[in-house]
Amino acid sequence: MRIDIVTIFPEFFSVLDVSLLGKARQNGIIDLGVHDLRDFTHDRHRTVDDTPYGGGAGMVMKPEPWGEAFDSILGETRPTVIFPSPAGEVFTQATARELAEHPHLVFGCGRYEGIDQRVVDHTASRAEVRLVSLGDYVLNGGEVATMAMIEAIGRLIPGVVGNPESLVEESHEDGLLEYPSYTKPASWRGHDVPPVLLSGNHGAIAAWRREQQIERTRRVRPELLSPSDFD
Ligand code: 6GU
Repeated sequence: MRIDIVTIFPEFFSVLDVSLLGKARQNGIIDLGVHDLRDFTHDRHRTVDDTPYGGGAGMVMKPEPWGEAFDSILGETRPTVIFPSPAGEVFTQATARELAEHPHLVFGCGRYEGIDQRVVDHTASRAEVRLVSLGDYVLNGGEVATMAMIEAIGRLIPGVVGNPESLVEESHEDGLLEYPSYTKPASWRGHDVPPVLLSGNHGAIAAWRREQQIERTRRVRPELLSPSDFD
């Protein structure tokens, strides 16, 4: 998968050199390009923002640098361009699964009060454009949101996570929160591992884990439960 990021803070993304995603880049599974939006300006101050038409607080990102950045990145193959925005559709595991199938993702990281809307409208003529939010809270810009999305998407690309089975039994993969996990020692500071996990009875263990998933989900995230979870 090819991933391009346009940002005024390219140094944010140096952490993508490490861990599983860093390895995926070394192995050629993920091909990452980080682009400094200011490289597409032509004035001495490398200006990327201006005051909003109609007045109001804050600054808006100017369209011209974005246009030039996307001219150099998009090509003829209609990639998917994601603008992280608290005004977008909410990013879920289903979104991650869907985006993991795309060969080319481009993230446009806005700052300040956002990007001139015409950048979004014009980009839609040559790419599939999506505004995507991490949830109902406000970040200072799209960089941290982009990082979260790339991690969620990247780990679903075949070959990125060593053992693909570890992807199956996770929170949200089956619509429920994951069950609690334990390792040795069997007793630690007066807390014992639930005896069923030491029983060797695989049927009983599977049933206990399922119960734990439903109990946890009911307690913390009841809106995720559907009637069939009680079967
Ligand atoms: Cl994607 N961007 C910003 N700036 N704030 C957010 C967000 C995104 N998702 C939640 N809050």
